Amino acid sequence: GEDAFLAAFDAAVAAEERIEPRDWMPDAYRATLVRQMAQHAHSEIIGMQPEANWITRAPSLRRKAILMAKVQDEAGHGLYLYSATETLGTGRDELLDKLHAGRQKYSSIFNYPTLTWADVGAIGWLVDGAAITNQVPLCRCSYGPYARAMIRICKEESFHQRQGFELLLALSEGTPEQHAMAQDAVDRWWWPSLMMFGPPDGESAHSAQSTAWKIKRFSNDELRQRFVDICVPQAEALGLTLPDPDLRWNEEKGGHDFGTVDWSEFQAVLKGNGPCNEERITQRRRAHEDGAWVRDAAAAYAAKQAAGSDE
Ligand code: FAQ
Repeated sequence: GEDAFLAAFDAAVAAEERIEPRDWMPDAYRATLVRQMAQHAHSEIIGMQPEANWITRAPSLRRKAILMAKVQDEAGHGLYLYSATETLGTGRDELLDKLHAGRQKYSSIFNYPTLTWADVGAIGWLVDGAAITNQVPLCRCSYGPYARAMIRICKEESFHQRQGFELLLALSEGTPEQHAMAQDAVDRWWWPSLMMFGPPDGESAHSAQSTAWKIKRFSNDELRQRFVDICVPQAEALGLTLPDPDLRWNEEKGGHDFGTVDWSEFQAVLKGNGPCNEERITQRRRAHEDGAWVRDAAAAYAAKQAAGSDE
């Protein structure tokens, strides 16, 4: 019965085996994966918007080509993740409907505006940097299709992160105005990037269960700490500062102490009250409606093929 299935599932997780789509799994395990993977997929798709804002205004042909390739990679990441979620029995249509109805989340970070060209660099350096720090451990997550999707995504994210670093370095070493623009972007993106790791461990509703299931390998606070420690020397190399007066090396813990994230801002953004929540979801719904004819044409073509027509 069910008990024997559960025992086999628990043993597979304990033995570091991957759970695959046809394996029996607890309903709550399936539901938590759909929740997290859908949120992740939606983040990739909504995350195209802030950067796309700068494609037409990139300062050179080279920068424009790089940015277009990056944004296109993000669409690809969204598609791998929707496909991985489909293996759990939930279709992309259903997930998109929930996103558009405001019933599924996407990362808080994409509700902030990209005010200058330097923001494209700050997103690459900090947002992709935070994404990699969070996602490398997901390559070892217990659900096979998600873990495998993460391997390729992390390789591309790491390329994106270097792109952002290189862009910011060029600005930082440029004219005083360019340097100031880079510093301003880092000042605005630093704290929201720390929020990407989720609420503090004591307030993280899903952590205990997701850790037991080996979906999560490190806690929200552990990964946030790791990210801060990675960024400090990189900021120095960039010749930029991080906007936190409490940031200092703590020899005893072998990591940096840092100031407290404004969790009321995080909660406000999650509730829909960030600077760009309305704009992002409106644009996403519009893109979906504008693309209806493509879906209709693809479905009509597939139906024709299935009916055996050779036209
Ligand atoms: N934003 O109990 P926990 C990218 C929600 S990277 C919004 O700690 P969990 C790449 C959470 O869903 C960004 N919501 O939850 C890119 C839950 O809500 P619920 C995407 C957040 O799942 C770069 C509640 O708070 N990456 O897109 C956030 O154990 C550049 C309680 O939190 C991923 O999604 C947040 N920041 O841990 C693209 C990675 N944090 O469902 C374009 C996969 C928490 O109960 C350009 N996800 N919440 O209503 C994860 O690793 C986890 O889901 C965490 C949260 C760590 C985000």
